[in-house]
Amino acid sequence: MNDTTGRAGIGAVIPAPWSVDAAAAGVRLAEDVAVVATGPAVDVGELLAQGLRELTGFAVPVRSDGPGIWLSLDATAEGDEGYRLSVDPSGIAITALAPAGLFYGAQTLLQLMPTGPDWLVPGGRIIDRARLPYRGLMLDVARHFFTVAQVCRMVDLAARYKLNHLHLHLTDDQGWRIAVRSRPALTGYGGGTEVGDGPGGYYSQDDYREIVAYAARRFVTVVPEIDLPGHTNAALASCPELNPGGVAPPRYTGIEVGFSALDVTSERTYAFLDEVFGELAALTPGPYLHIGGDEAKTLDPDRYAIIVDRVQELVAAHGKKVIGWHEIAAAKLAPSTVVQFWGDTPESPNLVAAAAQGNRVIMSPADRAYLDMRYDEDSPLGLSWAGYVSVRRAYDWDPVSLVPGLDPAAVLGVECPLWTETALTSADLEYLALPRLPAIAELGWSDPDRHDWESFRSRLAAQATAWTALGLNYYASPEIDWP
Ligand code: TNX
Repeated sequence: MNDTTGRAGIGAVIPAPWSVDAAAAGVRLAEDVAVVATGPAVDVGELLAQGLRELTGFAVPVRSDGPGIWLSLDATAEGDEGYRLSVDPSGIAITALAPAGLFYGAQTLLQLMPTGPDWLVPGGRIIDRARLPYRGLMLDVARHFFTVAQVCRMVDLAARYKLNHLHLHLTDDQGWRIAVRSRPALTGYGGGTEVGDGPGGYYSQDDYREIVAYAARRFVTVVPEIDLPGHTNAALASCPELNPGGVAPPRYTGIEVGFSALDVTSERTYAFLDEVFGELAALTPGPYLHIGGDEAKTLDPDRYAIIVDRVQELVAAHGKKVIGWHEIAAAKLAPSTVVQFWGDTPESPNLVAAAAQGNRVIMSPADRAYLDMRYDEDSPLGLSWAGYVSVRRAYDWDPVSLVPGLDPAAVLGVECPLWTETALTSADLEYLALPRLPAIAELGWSDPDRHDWESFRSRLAAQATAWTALGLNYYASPEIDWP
């Protein structure tokens, strides 16, 4: 049954499905094609119909009965995110235990759509399910600001490849991007800068709610990050009272890291963080708040541990769980705290120790999963402190066995961070994300048995026509035989 050949056919999907059974006879979609869905399946039906309309120009109504592409909920064994898709002469049907599974079945079907003028969907049957529960994209909206519409476009891209978390890096030295009602200066002053000479920007609380709702409809959970105790110059510049002596530093638009830090011994710092995390918790339906924790280079380990400890308590008091970059593993962790690994060498004794204590981990190794690393020496965008990350390098590693000694069961998932020191436009974001985001997505979704570079590169080549049709920019890496 497991026959992911990578040849154009029902298996030509990214991430590779768990099981593929190709058949000779497909289904030709005609102008009268409809989507059939009832009850909790209707909203996914609407999204599928919208996707089909964009591709074909057909009207694609959503009906509750009759002929068409059937979406139905049923007791399947593939879990909350899994689904079954069948395409045979009697029709097209997606079945799943839960709406998320129907949504992923719909993403698979949309990837299988030809680009016309003949709308022949390849025949056969797919049974699919998720490998790891956390599959994320991180977008840095602090170094350069991106509008709600630009963020939603990235949500679409993430969801297309079955990622289910959007981590928003909302604050850094160069800008504060989320409105906090009790501290309007954070956005009014601290939101007005970004790397270089750009105007910056910020999300009102309604803007943020709009992103959360747009993502939720596509089964993507938003994880907001307030980076601390380092990476805090925008906050320190906006709130003089947070600085020892009460004097605010100037705003910052360079790309150095590690120079700023909150005053970990001041109660004013904790009153501030309580307000910020309180408002953010109220705006965020997902279970996690990300507290950063990286590169606090001016704090000694004792001072660093004090603030990591206090912030975990404070986030818990607002009913949320903490995610932090792996430096937090040097401090004492609450059992529910999740540690995000971003190292560029695999050895990480603190991470291994945290996992041995029961903490879960998210894998984002910089030399594999960082979408902001340059592809090669000719890349016009990106940084290279973790080396070049080619498409193959992004694909050929395993999140559960990369770090020596790490308990594989501790790995909650993978995430690809997109830092934006060098990215200013949607075209820039897409160039860095495509084709590496699909590589990371496959590691998170697909069974390790399906992991195969030759198969991946041929399925990747088949994506380019759709990217062009959708107006998505990408890097035409020489590692891939593009059509
Ligand atoms: C390191 S990764 C950082 C970021 C930079 C990134 C650039 C991490 C937790 N910190 O502040 O944007 O490198 O690649």
